[in-house]
Amino acid sequence: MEHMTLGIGGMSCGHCVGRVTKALESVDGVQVEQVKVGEATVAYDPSKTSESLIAKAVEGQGYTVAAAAR
Ligand SMILES: [Cu+2]
Repeated sequence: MEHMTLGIGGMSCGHCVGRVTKALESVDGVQVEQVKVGEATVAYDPSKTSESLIAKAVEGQGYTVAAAAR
């Protein structure tokens, strides 16, 4: 598993944390480690998913992914 921390724009409260957590959990091969306002840390299986697929899931909920770092 690879680890990645995403900087996420547009999050403001616990509701956003819940939405981002759900979006990340819906991606095959992703294990959510921590989500807080503005940031999410995940472990993922690179043979099943990718940084861009994970970012797309978050963006699909109306948030922006500013940065991804391992
Ligand atoms: Cu919110």
